[in-house]
Amino acid sequence: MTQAADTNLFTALRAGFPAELDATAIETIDEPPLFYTWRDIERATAMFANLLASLDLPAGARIAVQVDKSVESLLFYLAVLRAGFVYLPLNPAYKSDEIAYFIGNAGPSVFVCAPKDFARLSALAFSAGTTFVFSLGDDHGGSLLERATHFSDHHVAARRGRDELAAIVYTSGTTGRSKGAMLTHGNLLSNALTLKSFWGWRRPEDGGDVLIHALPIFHVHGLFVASHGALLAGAKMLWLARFNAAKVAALLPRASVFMGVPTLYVRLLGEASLTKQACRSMRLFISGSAPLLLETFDAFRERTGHTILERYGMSETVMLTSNPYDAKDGERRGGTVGLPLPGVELRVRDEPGRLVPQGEIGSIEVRGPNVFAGYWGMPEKTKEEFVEGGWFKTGDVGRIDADGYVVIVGRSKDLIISGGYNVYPAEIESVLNEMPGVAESAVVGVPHADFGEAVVAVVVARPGAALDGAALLAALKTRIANFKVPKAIFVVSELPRNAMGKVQKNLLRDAHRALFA
Ligand code: MCA
Ligand code: AMP
Repeated sequence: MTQAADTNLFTALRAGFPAELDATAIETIDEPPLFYTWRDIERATAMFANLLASLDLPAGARIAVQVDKSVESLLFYLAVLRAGFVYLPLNPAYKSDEIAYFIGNAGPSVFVCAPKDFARLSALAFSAGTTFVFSLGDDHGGSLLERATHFSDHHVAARRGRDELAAIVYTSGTTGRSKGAMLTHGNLLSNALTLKSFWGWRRPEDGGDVLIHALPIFHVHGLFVASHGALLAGAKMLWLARFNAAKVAALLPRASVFMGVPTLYVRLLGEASLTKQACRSMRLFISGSAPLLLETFDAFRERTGHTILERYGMSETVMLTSNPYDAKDGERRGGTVGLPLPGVELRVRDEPGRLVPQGEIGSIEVRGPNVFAGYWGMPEKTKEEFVEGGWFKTGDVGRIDADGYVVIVGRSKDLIISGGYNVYPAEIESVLNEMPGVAESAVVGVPHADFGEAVVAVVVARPGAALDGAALLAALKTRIANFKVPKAIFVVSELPRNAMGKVQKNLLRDAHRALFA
């Protein structure tokens, strides 16, 4: 019997490590600085993987992780891949109700949380059927590290086929709760390899890239796009536990690549130390996860002499399009997300499903080896999001210009993107609607100078009830992650509706457009 080819993503990433295993792979910028070598990555992931192997987990076990960003948490992610299990990252901002949903939906065998949350979340996880709960702090503490030190630093990576699951990333949806996008080893590896050559990642022997890693690692951008790129190229990472504009500006002279959501570029522009001189060793600035305003694109070029490369992706598809890296492939055009990446097909169709003529607006659909395997435990939802021929409906609305550049003009999905985080209005509305005295609510996104979009809620009181906006916000903060909590709330007597009775969110958006612009 012939064995399927091994596509374990960890094995492929490890093949990118440099020959000099004692060179620094990751340098932490937060005090005190720590230096992790490539050998440290090899050994620590082996120890974590051996710990996981000792737990006798079922095949395909999900390992859910809600911890603050640390190098150890990245190493644990790599170890989950190495051991052949399925990684499920969760934003540390999520509150108990949100965690209960994810654990209930994904049924992880293992849950890892911050030491400070252990008492509360271990009870929650055990009652939902999780077998093992560990803690991992951002200060090198916690039971996960303590246990792992007892295991061997040799481990033979599990063989994994292209279609086997590597990770589940929860993403917002237009109705109901979040859906877990199932990403396979093949999805993540094909995308990582494409980006490695498309963005010209430089190996140590070719001059060696240095990446400033300042993004969270519970989403596609920081966990996959940034980390995979550096690991696969054997490139060093300068590691920040959280983004800080002054620190990043100070690091630029030591770096060559930076990735950020548009808010990070807006904040960098607020630093007087962001100059052409500070950017002298930089090769590439990449932006994505939300629309980059043309004014930010222009101001950045003016200030630094660098043209930001904007790209477009989704949790379900990893990266889809990119502006050219190499000038011979074309210019980087502000206001566009570039061209489909090699191997990715992208088309624009109208409502009845006809391809629109070039330049006209329609729904963006995509196909390729990067497109996910479906939503965890939601076969019906999965079916709804695909059309014949394996095309995935992105929910984004756009057009393709005469030169093939894709322009995203809006979204058909009711979604707000605030500082690169997705907020799903239906979720906030349902939490608000359950609150005493609330008859109904509508949540919209309005322009925000820092976050791109800000969440705003409009609420109607039940007859006879007196609603206090500040009290509603305080109550929301106990139920949902803070970044989802509206930046403003208005109590009104009624919501604007059209003749069909549908709430006219566009009127609400227009009414509050100038709030934070
Ligand atoms: C923090 N706050 C926010 C946000 N972030 N409010 C709205 N939107 C946000 N994004 C609130 C907090 O809840 C808190 O409120 C207050 O701001 C201060 O919090 P703090 O943590 O200090 O904020 P910060 O450190 O300034 O964070 C801002 C940030 C961060 C650096 C822009 O949001 C961030 O790292 N964003 C990147 C997200 C990302 O990586 N997205 C990629 C998704 P309070 O005071 O009330 O408590 S992957 C993806 O989209 C696809 C696949 C793709 O294409 O990449
Ligand atoms: P997520 O659910 O976090 O995977 O977010 C994916 C969504 O982010 C996409 O469907 C787009 O709406 C949006 N997005 C990602 N990159 C860009 C970009 N460069 N410009 C505009 N929107 C983007």
